[in-house]
Amino acid sequence: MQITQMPSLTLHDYHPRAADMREEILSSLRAPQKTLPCKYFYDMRGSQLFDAICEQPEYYLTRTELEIMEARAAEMAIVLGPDVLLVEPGSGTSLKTRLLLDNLSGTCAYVPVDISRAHLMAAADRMNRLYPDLEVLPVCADFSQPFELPRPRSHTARSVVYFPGSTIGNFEPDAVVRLLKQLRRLTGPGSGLLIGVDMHKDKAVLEPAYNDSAGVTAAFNLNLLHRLNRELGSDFDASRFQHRASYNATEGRIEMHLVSLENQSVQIAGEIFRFRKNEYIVTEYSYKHTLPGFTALAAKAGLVVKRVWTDERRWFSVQYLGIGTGG
Ligand code: AVI
Repeated sequence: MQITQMPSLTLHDYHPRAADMREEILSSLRAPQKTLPCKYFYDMRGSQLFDAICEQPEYYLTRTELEIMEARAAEMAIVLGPDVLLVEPGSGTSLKTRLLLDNLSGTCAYVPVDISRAHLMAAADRMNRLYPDLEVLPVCADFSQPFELPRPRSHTARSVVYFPGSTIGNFEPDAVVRLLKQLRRLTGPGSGLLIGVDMHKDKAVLEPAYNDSAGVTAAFNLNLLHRLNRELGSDFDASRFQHRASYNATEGRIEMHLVSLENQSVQIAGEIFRFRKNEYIVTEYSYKHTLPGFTALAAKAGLVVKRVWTDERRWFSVQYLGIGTGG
């Protein structure tokens, strides 16, 4: 781990080395079903495109979660308790975070954790300006891997992981359990995890959310290829791939693909990958949960769902998970 001092921020850096990213990408594309890990969506451009997705009229997730936070953040703050070290994996959601911070009592500190160093530092700097008295301790890391929490100067009584945005939906069920166990390690007795979870709903609502008419999600998906060209020197021609997102009702998830429009070969780090026409790369799953289904996953990680807040249509939920027994 590397520590970098900025004028008013100290960055704790666990950023993956370029070699780790290359190996992960190559092995994902060597498998019979080619995949690309969705965490690589979020370079500077990808993070900007994701912010733009959140503004699209079809993308109900952000709006609905915000509605819940606006109505219930005060209640959530009481459940969380005073003097919180608030840890946020993924730092692109400052409005929801601010609603929570504005309601928390006592002395708090804030630890944003993000894989995109530029996005992380921009978000940390924004928080620093908005809350001059709040200690902000950015950590650059892949939050699905173990990392150490920085120690705040101020006294905090508990660490609470705030994981909004249904990012948990981008993990497959076994990985959800592993991730919850990993996040649970960051908390302690008397604290927990506050998580945004998208719920099952009609395909007629789900599919447009991932196929917005302005084409922002398509640009977000295709940006992955531009990123690989830039960072790994590959020669993807993004105009020969097409974005596709559809709901798989059996698995309860949106599946996002990049479909090859023709037979083609692509070079990545000196290795040639062949794509047949209509062959696709799986770039993301976005799972939609039921309340009992998510409770069962939490239980496997030794966590108990203590409170659930939803909107009127029950499209989205914010759930507070505490430490249970076992796991
Ligand atoms: C970050 N995550 C919750 C988003 C989702 O809805 O699964 C990522 C996304 N992919 C396409 N649009 C948004």
